Amino acid sequence: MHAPLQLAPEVASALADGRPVVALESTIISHGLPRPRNHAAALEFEAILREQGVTPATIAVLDGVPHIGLDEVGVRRIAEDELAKASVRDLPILAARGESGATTVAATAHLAAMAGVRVFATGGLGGVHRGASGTFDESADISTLAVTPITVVSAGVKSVLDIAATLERLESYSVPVIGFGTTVFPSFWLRESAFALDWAVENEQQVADVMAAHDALGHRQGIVVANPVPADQAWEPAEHDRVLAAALALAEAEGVTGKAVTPFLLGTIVELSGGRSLEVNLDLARNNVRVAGRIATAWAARRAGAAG
Ligand code: PSU
Ligand code: MN
Repeated sequence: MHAPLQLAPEVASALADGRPVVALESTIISHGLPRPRNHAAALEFEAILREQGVTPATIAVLDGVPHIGLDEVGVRRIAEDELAKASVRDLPILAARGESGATTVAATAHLAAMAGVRVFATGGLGGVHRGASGTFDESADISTLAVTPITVVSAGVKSVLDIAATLERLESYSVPVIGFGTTVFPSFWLRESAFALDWAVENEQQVADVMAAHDALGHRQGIVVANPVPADQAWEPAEHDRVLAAALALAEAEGVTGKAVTPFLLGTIVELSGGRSLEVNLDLARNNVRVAGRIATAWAARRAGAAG
């Protein structure tokens, strides 16, 4: 068996000193974004955090060891190697066999929480797939957030999913969903979906307040912060609807199922949109990283205040 967790030195010292840390996932890099843009994106997400004085902790399993924070070689590996897509259930298998994997939102959240990282930025959460009443295809991102104390900043869930069912499942699992400057749940490439949110916050201090109250009440779930892509960067809705319908039809025609569904749809949508969806995906992810950095900073300041 390999060591349970390997913290990068800068992550270990930031956590020990109570300085802000933000977790970043590796599946979005290995399976969600095309090469070579994925490598540039991984470096850029880390750079955005560093500019805010926040330590990035990109998470992946390398040769059986879950890494919390990667060095330059590690970041290159998640972008260039053929890594397995690893969710929570895959972690013990990779660890026992000394194999590598790119961690999904679920696996990243699990490992980050184990390491004591409280804030995590991604693009979009996984959720309940369309047709799930027949296929039972619901991402482990949802069930993991039910039992994992971490605040995840995402642009909602992709419109390829059944958004209503995803929100219902988050409710069943008692996972709070908070709009960041919005009362409408965003749908990844678009600022809005058809679904209203019960709760909105205006700033990162208010998110830190909810995190503190969540802890004080003994809650062990995650918190979803839904952060819509800025209006001038969102995808044109008509074009979005056309490409989405075509991609869903193609997935159905090709009989794509299981863990291949999300990467297939994302790749097809990039192709059918002539790359437009990719630009929006990158913009919304950058934006989520920035907001997560602000939340982690507010959280660290709050804890320092409470301790001092
Ligand atoms: N959303 C994106 N890009 C991604 C993913 C989600 O915009 O690459 C990835 C995340 O890693 C998420 C995973 O955890 O897809 C969900 O996959 P599944 O539906 O198979 O659980
Ligand atoms: Mn699935």
